[in-house]
Amino acid sequence: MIYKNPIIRGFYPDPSVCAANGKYYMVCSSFQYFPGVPLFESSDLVNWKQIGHCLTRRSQLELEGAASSAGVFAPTIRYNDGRFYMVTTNTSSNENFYIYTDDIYGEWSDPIVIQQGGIDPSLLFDDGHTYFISNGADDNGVEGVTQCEIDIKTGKKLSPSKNIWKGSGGRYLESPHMYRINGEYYLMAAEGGTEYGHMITYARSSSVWGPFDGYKENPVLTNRNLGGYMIQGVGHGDLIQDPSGEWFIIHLGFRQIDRWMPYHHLGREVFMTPVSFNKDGWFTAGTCGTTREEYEISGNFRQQIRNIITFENTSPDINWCYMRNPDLSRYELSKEKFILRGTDKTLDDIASPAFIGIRQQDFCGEITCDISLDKGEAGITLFMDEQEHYDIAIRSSESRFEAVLKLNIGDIKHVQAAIPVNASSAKLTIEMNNFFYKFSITDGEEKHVLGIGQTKYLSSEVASGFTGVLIGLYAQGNNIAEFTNFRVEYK
Ligand code: 6LW
Repeated sequence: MIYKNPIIRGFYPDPSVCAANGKYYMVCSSFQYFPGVPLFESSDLVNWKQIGHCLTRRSQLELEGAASSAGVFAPTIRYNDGRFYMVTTNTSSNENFYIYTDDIYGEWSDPIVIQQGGIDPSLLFDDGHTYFISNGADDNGVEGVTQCEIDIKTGKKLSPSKNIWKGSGGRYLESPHMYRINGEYYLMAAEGGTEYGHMITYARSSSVWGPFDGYKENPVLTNRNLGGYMIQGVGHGDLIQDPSGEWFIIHLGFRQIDRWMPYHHLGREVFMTPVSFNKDGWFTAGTCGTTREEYEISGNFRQQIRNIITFENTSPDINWCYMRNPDLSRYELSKEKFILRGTDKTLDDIASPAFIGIRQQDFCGEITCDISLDKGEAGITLFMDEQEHYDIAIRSSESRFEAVLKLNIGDIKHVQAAIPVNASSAKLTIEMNNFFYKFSITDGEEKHVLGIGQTKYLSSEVASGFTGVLIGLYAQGNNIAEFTNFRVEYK
């Protein structure tokens, strides 16, 4: 069958995959959002269903003071001897740690910290040994891909941390993953930075400690020379075999808002590119080393794409997330309505305002939601980070209520419209396409357009950082807000 990239749409960067018990599992980065590290399941590598998160308790995930794009960076998931392991970095505490579970649908352990620095940690289970690999400095201060052997029961280092590869010469050598395939060790990594120059490179050795020979045609995968192509920034991936034994790299990439417009606001998404090994054991990837929109995979199944998102067909614990460590007593979430109790914390604060969000997964469509509140302000935010977000809301103003559209772009905090409304409840609508969001409010029978906001100002190119736009419901001003009939329809 033909599948279409991205295979998971919206802000789910740094994917890592493993196979276990006839299924596949995937994890992604989550930064300042809680719960941390979204977890997905698939039986065919193309259709993925989120089944939860790995980091669900504060004892596993302290996010106090974590700015946007800080917090949890790239995770790796591995399965060994009946147990799942997820290893990642909390950049707010600068620690690499792993957690484990024997039940993928259950809770994970508390963190076990590993005394090796760097980011993008990974694990290799090989012949009774466990190797911990990250990118950063080794015990002698040598920068690159660094490895040590650990005791997987305790996390204790059993060897010094040693540099094993310096990459092919690109900047920001990241995301190392080691595989043993047909007796050879393959070390795959990303270089070039997670931007337009991103790429995947690899090297091989007959020993886990090297020396590693770089693939002569590195990078094996990059879209950096595909000017004017929608899919850019491909890199940071993991190698995996499909049920028929064919190899793929599952990796991140992003979609520009248009062919010649280098802005992306949906974050880094999940792509899948076929890999073929030649008889000498080297592999190539994609279409002459690039990732395109469509590829073939064996199997007789369909790629399902969910285009309607509601409270009924999502679950707050699985598909939605909060900022930093939330006070859950402020949220009452059901299939019919979400009730949020606001505080004095706002969307501009590095705190945990009353906010619950879900990723924007495609360019075009419409968001609608009915909202009512007692006082203060409540609405929908298209949230990139504390500085860049567009908010449509109802707020109390002296003795009445008004509908507002607030466009926040860096230090420009602009109230685009503030119009009186008859009651403390109304319907909010956001129509969206590649280039702009159009915000309206329906008060009684009348629909008023409040204005538009361009998507490019919520992009990574403007805001910087590693996240993508979330559709967030929020309340602020020590109030109670009720959200009903939430619906996103992608076209
Ligand atoms: C991640 C690094 C990267 O740790 O971006 O794409 C960083 N590559 O590997 C944050 O997602």
